[in-house]
Amino acid sequence: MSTLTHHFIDNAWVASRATRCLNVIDPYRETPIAEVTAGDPADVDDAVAAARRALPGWRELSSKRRGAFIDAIAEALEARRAALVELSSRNNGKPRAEADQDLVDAIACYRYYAGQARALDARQGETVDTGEAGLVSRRYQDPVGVAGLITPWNFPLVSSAWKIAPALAAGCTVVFKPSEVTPLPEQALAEIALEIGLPSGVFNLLHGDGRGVGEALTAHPGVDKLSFTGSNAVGEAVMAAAARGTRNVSLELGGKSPILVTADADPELAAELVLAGFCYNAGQMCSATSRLLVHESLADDLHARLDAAIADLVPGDPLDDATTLGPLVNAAQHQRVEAYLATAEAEGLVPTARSRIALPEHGHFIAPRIFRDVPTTSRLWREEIFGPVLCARTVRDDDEAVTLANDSSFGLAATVVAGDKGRAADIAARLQAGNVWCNAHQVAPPALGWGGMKASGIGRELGREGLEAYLETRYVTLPSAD
Ligand code: TXE
Repeated sequence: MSTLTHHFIDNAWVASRATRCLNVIDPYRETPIAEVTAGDPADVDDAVAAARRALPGWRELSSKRRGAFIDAIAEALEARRAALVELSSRNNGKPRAEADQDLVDAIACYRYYAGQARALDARQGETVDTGEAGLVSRRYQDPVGVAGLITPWNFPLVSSAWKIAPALAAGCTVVFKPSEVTPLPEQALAEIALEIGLPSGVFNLLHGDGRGVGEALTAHPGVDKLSFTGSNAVGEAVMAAAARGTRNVSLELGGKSPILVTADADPELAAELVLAGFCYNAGQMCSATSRLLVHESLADDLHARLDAAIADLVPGDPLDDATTLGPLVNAAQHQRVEAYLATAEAEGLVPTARSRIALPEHGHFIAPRIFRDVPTTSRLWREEIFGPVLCARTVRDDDEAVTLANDSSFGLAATVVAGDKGRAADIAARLQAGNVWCNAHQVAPPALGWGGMKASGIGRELGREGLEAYLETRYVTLPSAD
């Protein structure tokens, strides 16, 4: 059993001042596999000081050199891929294939921002055509400064890549706090920083929970930029903390995303996309499409297919290649989802008949549940459950589907399944969501921005926007040469 009692600060392993430790568990075996320090606010001071010292050197480095370091991170992750897949799968409980996809996504993200970094210097001083006679205006971009990055447990190494890669590309230095629930795979990033010779203080990793480290990091006046992914409750606290000092903040929060199935949809494709939309990662995805809006003519057929597909899922050891459904990440998450199921029962909602599959005797498993005809006032319809639970309703036409889809406090993602491509595109254009997939599985390639409208967050990660989030823009206007 490993003990993560040390942070990574200024390229050294530094013992936390905290005496409080937390168990890191294997959610399949329900046994502790490591211990991690809860962290201490004084540790945050040290990490922020290191990041501040490193800032001038890192921002002055050519963006090409920064890109080379980011490429080296991708290489080093690739070299550790098999080991990290296993560690991530054990720590988070996700099936091996899903953990492997995480590694693919993380590596692609570092490679993408290595490319973005290389292009950055060439864009400095671009002329902007203003039409002002006798004047010339140029555009420059500078790093925001020290970035405090906080991630959750559902996509280890991926959520962190989405923040660390663009922050480093922009020339920011980093204090990163991974989730205390899944610290094991993220620890590799500190080892990699040492291995590739990243300059001291450019990347610092603090272990711990919100009380030990998170709150202090968000409140620290030496942090210029905060980027947080996680629950809405904590996201709001992060935003309030960022208000002190009027600091830059990006938030990637919850979702209650819809999947719309039109009358002309291919029912087989629809069943495949609906199932993946609420069962991938055992439903623990901000982008889970957990509200199904299906045309009334197709509903019975689709539900029969879904029930059959659920019965075919293989819950089990995440490291067994046959497993297609892993446990939830821990007891707390298990209890949270169980509480929603109790609410469903209290509201008189009954899951469809065949969605109770046999589960292993241990592990934080939840059998996927589908509830039909869920009232739009139900908490299950409106709140993010973060487990394999689908709420369904039938609709009479596309207009009703769009109206119900947009009737949510969230606006992160959506899927449209339609026979006619033009019809899918028309619906997509009317949806309030940052990403809409039409007749396609959920993908988040690094070149596309990711983020949501309404309570799903502020700003975008990935893509050019993901880099801009770590840059400040400066326009300089001066008399033209003649
Ligand atoms: O998230 P938290 P939790 C939702 C999901 C889940 C619920 C709770 O519904 O059931 O949130 O999960 C750090 N200041 N999502 O408790 O608490 C914390 O240490 C600063 C949705 O794991 O938001 C961790 O690193 N930081 C979401 C990170 O914040 C604080 C993904 C996330 O923890 C802090 C995860 C504080 N005061 C959970 N308190 C999504 N939509 O993707 C905690 N943290």
